[in-house]
Amino acid sequence: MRFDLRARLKQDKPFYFIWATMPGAILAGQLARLPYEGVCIDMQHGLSGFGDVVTMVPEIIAAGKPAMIRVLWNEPGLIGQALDVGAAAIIVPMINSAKEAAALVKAAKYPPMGMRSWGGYAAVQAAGVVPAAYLAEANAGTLTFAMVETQEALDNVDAIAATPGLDGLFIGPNDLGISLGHGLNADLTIPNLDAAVRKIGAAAAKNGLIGGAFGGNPTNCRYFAERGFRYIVGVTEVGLLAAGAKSLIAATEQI
Ligand code: 3PY
Ligand code: MG
Repeated sequence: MRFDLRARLKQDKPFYFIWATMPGAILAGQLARLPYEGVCIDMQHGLSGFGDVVTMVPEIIAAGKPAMIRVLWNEPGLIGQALDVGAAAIIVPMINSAKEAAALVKAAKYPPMGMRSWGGYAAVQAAGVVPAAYLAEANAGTLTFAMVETQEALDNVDAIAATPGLDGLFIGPNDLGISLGHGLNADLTIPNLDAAVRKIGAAAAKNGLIGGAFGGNPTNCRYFAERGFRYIVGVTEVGLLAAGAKSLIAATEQI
């Protein structure tokens, strides 16, 4: 693998990455050159389809950063496609049970661990290795994250975290906040939301999994980092544009 994401995530310091909601290879390449450590393309709520990610992932990799994909759903064909285009990690939404987590792993890993089907030509090229080498290293080299973002997932989080072959848990604070009755952009320090976050972090730690979360802004990034999470969305590209405009206008008005 060109970028060893697993090795990077073993370091005890937050890995902040950009969340790309908009399609475009040029945009993806530009985002990958910013001082964040990677780019995740959102195929669930973002606007990129398969034809987009095919051209975006190589641009991110060419910039020396890992490309990651949040897939549309826990569906084997979608997971296989995301890995086949060269994603170093997949984030799978709405995993509510150990059974669903096991299905995720089965789709993402080659036998004997799973049932991923061979054909990752772009992934082979992205990894810069020959096909046999990619086959040998793909199970260890590509990471699987199960999104824990509902009350049901929270109830089952210990069983989800114990799923063999799963690499990490990933919190979606919006869906989790909605599911727990607090609506959008909930304050993560609300006691039962904070307790949920801590429970998810503890389940990840107990099972040797990477703790991941959608931060999106400095307050929430810091909140998750302080609770031991290390794989954190720093910002979306839309958030970057808004923050950049705000700070430039403020600076211009001071001149
Ligand atoms: C959530 O907050 O629910 C997410 O899925 C992150 O985009
Ligand atoms: Mg969500």
